[in-house]
Amino acid sequence: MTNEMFKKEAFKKSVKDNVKFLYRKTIEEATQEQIFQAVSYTVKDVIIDNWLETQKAYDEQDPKIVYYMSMEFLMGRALGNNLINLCGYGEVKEALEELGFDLNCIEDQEPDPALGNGGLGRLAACFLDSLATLNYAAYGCGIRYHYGMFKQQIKDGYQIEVPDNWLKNGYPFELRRPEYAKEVHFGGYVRAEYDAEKGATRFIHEGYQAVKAIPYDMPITGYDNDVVNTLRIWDAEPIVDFELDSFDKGDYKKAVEQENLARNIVEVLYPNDNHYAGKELRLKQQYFFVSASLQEAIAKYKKKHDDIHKLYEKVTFQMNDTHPTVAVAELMRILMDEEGLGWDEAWEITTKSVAYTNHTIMSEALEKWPIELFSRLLPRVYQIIEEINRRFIAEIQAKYPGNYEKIKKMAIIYDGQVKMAHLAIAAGYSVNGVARLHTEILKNQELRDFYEMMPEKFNNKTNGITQRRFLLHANPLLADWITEHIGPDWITDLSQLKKLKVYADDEKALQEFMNIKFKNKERLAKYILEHNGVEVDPHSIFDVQVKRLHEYKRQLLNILHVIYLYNQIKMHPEMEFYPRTFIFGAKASAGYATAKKIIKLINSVADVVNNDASINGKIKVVFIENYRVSNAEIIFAAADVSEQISTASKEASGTGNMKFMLNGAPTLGTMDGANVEIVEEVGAENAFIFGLSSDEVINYENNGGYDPNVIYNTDEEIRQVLMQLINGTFSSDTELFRDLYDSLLTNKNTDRADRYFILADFRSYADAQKRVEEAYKDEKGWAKKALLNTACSGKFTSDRTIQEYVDDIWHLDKVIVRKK
Ligand code: 7GP
Repeated sequence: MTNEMFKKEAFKKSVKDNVKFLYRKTIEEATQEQIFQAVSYTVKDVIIDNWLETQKAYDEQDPKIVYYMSMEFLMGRALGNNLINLCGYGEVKEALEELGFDLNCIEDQEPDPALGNGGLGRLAACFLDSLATLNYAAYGCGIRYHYGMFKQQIKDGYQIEVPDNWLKNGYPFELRRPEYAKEVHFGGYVRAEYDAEKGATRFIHEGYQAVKAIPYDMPITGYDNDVVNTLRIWDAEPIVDFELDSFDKGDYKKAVEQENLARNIVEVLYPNDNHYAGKELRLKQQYFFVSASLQEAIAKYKKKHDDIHKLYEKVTFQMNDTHPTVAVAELMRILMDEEGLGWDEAWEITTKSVAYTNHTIMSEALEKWPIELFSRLLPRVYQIIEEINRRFIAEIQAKYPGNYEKIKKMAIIYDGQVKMAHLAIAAGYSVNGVARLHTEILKNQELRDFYEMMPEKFNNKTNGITQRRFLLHANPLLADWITEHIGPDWITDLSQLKKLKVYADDEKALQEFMNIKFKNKERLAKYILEHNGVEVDPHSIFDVQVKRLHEYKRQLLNILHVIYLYNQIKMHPEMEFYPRTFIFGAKASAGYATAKKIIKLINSVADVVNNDASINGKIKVVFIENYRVSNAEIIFAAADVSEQISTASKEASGTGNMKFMLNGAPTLGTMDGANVEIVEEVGAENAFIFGLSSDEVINYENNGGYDPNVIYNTDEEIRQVLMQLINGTFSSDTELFRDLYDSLLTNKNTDRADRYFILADFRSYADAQKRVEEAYKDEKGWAKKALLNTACSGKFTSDRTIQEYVDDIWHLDKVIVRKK
């Protein structure tokens, strides 16, 4: 416990006072939501003191700062996490009990701040947690979307998207900072003006529309170190309030436009994961938060330092994928047009300040903006990119004289498009992938030409996750058990978990470990019954696939295999079969028809299987509605099997895989992304690996794919499963799943049949599933595997990842707040 406020009596008094001030109510009259607000304000009080102390420490110690620029921060709930990091969870739980409240229920009142889609956004949130915990000065820079990731409802098996109005009751963990407002300009034109005195041309941006960017700060608490960093998310407001009398002045149209621009820009998060949609509003969002963040970072730097040439010694910008890459040109613009530097000086500073992380090789995710759109929206920034491109092409030509292929493949502007990844690589001082295999694929395939030209920029940073949220908060029973056995150091040094290995053959320890798993399965079963109305048996194997719905992640392979098992059980009722609960959770992007159809299929299969009395409940299929950070915490803790079954080479890293492992669920997966490193840590005997290798997949792809019809025509059981998609087994409408069926066998709607090698991997997957069943039947053997997964998961903490970013890329200094 670090703070007096968490002494029970003081805490209770503060909560009562807050209820009184905020709602003019006594604690008995208050609703649970009001109690949540009151408790959060009390916690915020504690945080504010540390926040001030942290600012003071930064002012005094003047450390180098990383600005983590990201369109997405998938934070999840803050109350419980802050209590954990402030070491006040236990005390507050007791204090609330004495007031007659259950902390878990109070936590459930918090909206889930979902300013992100999936892996990329959640990674950013884990990174902020680790940066604060490791005493590094960091700002998260993002957008205060008024509507976050949509809420998913399932109606008749279909996904319905419901707006996520997370700000509707006011969010207690944010602070509006109008004094730091900035202006951001869109549209207009650029006028060149010759400055005879300087003998140089100045470029002046005129006729633009302006938006005011207002920052809101969210505190990011470090674990037990009094550090509070800041996530700064920008809201938009019109520069001048819309005034009716401007009608008379003739700028009515402009006033309306500026008002609309401000209102639209931060309205909603684009719900696309691994997919580029090319929408103008999206580019506006990108430039909006990037420009405001850069202006702020430079203003802050200039308060303490007068030589802008040394910006990179104190400031570094990490670009979370290409979404913030316009930062390259915006920084150039600020340095030249506002700070008055020449091109070469500005370029040197910029290229020492910005770094780029790639999160996917899926080609449909690559951002390529049409020149027309880009230059119209950001005329001055576009002009700068043109010049960067001109110079970059000259470099390519110098290095590869006469090689026009290289220019075609590497230019930043080509074919009428601005290629953001090329801009990020040309300007960034570091380019990293997010797992070893992914980085190798970048170097040898996707970004090969860039790697050849500038190998020194490329490096790998295997992803990680924070154990504070995904074990200490999500799985208190296991967290306590671990602490009893090896002490509490794992909370900030996850490598300590390897000390658990000595219990791998200790029957008592294994029994306890599995008892905890069972209790967590009961907790999840209760959640599923309450929220989805399905009864599941915690004695069955909980086989879980939770992640965004995407064809490359192959939820379709999983559900087709369920159909296959169902057929087997029906055909051989006497066959021994260990009961299994297949649990899915996944949102599909609103416009992604195939993904939505797969959700419908999962639910249709669930309907048939769950209601078929003849199979005696041996299989249950559950689709958990509205998968998000808060229910993820319950799900990971309860999983027996972690499904990580992407087509090899497609999943850059995966981070869910790490959360399952940490909570003692062996991986059933392909050799893809970070699975490769998970297997390396835990040993192949403690995982269930199947399928084509990434080399094999890439090889097929480079040679026109493979023919799934050979499998269809020779494997009767697979053919039966596919036929059931279109013969009325799972829907009276035999056309309903025709598209899915076709996608596996013809190239009608895509360029290739079975793009994601589902049939190619089917048998191998079914075999691996069989091995899972056999292994699970051996109770002790399974317990050992489960425990070893936890024990060997130390590498996958985001603390390790962040330390690597610091050592190899950012070179930050540690800051000590209030020496203890
Ligand atoms: C994801 C990758 O798909 C996932 O494998 C990885 O673990 C995660 O990033 C964090 O690195 N990518 C996205 O979420 C995404 O949208 C496209 O990438 C820009």
